[in-house]
Amino acid sequence: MAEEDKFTYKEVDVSNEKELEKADANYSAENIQVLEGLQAVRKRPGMYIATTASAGLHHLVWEIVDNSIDEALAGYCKNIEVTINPGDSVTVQDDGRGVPVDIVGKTGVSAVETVYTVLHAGGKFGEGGGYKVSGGLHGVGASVVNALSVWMDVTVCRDGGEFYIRFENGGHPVSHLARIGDSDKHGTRVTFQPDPTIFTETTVYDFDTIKNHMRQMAFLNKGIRITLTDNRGEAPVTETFYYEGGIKEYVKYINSNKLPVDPEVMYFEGAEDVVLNEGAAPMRIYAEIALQWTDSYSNDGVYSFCNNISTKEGGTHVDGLNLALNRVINAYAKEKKYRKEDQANFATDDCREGLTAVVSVKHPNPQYEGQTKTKLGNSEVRKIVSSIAGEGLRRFFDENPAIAKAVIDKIDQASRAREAARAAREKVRKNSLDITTLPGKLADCSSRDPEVCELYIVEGNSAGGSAKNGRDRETQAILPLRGKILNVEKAREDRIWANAEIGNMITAIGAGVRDNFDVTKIRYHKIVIMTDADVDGDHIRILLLTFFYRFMRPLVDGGYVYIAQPPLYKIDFKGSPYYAYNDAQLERLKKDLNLKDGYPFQRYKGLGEMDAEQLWETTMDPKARKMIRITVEDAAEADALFTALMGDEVEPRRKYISENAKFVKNLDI
Ligand code: 0RA
Repeated sequence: MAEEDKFTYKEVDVSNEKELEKADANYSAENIQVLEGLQAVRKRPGMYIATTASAGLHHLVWEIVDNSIDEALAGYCKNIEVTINPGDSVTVQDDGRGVPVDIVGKTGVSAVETVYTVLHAGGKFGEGGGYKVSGGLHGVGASVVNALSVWMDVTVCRDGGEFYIRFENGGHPVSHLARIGDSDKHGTRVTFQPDPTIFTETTVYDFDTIKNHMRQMAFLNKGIRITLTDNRGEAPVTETFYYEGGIKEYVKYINSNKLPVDPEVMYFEGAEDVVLNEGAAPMRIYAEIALQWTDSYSNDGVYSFCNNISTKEGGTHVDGLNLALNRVINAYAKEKKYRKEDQANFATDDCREGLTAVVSVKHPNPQYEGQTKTKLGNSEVRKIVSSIAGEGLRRFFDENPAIAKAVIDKIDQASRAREAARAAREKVRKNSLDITTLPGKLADCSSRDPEVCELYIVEGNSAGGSAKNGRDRETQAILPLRGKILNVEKAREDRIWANAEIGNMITAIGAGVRDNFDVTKIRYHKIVIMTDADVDGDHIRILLLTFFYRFMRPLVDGGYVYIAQPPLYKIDFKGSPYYAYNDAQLERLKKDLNLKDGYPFQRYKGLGEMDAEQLWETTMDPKARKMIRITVEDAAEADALFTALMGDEVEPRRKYISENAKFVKNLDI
């Protein structure tokens, strides 16, 4: 059968050099290169996947899924199924056209074998010279995944047949692609088993990490259905992500705990063919923007992507959005007389207050800049996004004047608050870097070496007194706070700057605040929050964390913020005190001391019940104390967390607290 012949290949043992020499010269030379390529990946995996820790392990999945997403972006694939198998191999199956099965001239083997063994081969086949719509995604290619796998199975259905090839031991084909049966289906299925000698730290996949990535991919690529199944447990766990509205639904999702100013998420998209160098083929650049204002005061709600990769440092696409916002909003406000002719324009920052936006571009030749290479540099993108967003926003305002008015009102408020805040802030800032005006309530330490200095922020004056007397005066400073501090998530900015407790913290820490916060100037390398183990204490702790997160972010990012852990119980036994920090410890203590039921113990209601010596022994002595160090792994996650805790809506708060009791034991909700 001629049709069958097309897919039958000479059996060649590729691990045998002698056999190779006998094989077709073209194929042989190519094949040696291929194996050298894969060997290079195994030698320096970090060059290809940045890390062989958990993130690199997951990167393998992203690579394989990217190929299926490319096929979907080309318009041929609707469904992608990702399965985590027992033993942590992963299967990615799509219903695209299937990787081509015919022989590639240059390599002498099937396109399937080529795609999974030749570095960067992925996009070079198919008509038009490539199947990648978005082209040059972060993809290092499926061959890199193969190189870092113990084995990989690829099954392709197309042209009426089912085809199969297996690779072992870092990408060596066991035999060439074979037609193993008939099929009227089309698509590609890849299963790979990451190599534990490469991924020495862990080969265990984290379901939530994969789930979050798949959700994001589904948001960024509307209309693709991604199904994730975990078959490692007793019963399979399945999640399906499908968003007809794409990034429009992404914005809705991000804002699900916030109160929107406009009921609808705005969505604009467009594409432009750009000829960058004369005579070169035009490049199609596609951009889409979704946005919605909420009543929040934050202006870090713009999330940007290029080719499905998060551009954390922003870049020309975000510049384009900023330009459009500034231009359209100011023109509209003046035109409708919402702003007088002689009034100054709104600042871009005003326009962005409370704005949640997703900007996503697809670019065949992206250039990345910035410290972490996550800033889009292509200058042509600026104008494209600016005109798509600008025209879209203007049309939306014209068609929805009531919403436009609400948005302008919000921005006007932002602008006024900013002006009022500026004056108050100037005053605080002047004092904040001047050590001679340290707050009177601060009991400072004598050392001037920030590395050894600790600032205890203590709830209540009486606990503050005990802490002052019990501390190590050389290295420990005490700042008592009276009552509750302001909720910076909810309060108007001018009120925040006028708040005495906040002013005291800024001055004591001595490194400025917000944009002019300089973490190298902090006067203490440990900022310890010490509050009562009760509802109010929990509340104050969360308020302080919110403040540090919003106003001194580098302090949180740098791991300088801690939470003190005072004991909950004390038992006096034979003249000595014994402390327990939780209920389990209390029970163990009772057992260890052989106490009868009903033996008295003290439950601390507040820090103030401890005398100076007890507070030192249990909570402040570096040799005995236990503290929790606060880190913010993921700014977006943290933003959602604080919103859930601080926002107006009670339900997300209740839910968060019941799911994450880490810092919050009995917060009054
Ligand atoms: C090259 C050309 C064509 C499809 C593909 C590659 C392709 C690759 C992958 C990887 C995972 N799933 C995939 N699906 C398709 C088009 C060939 C044609 O014209 O039929």
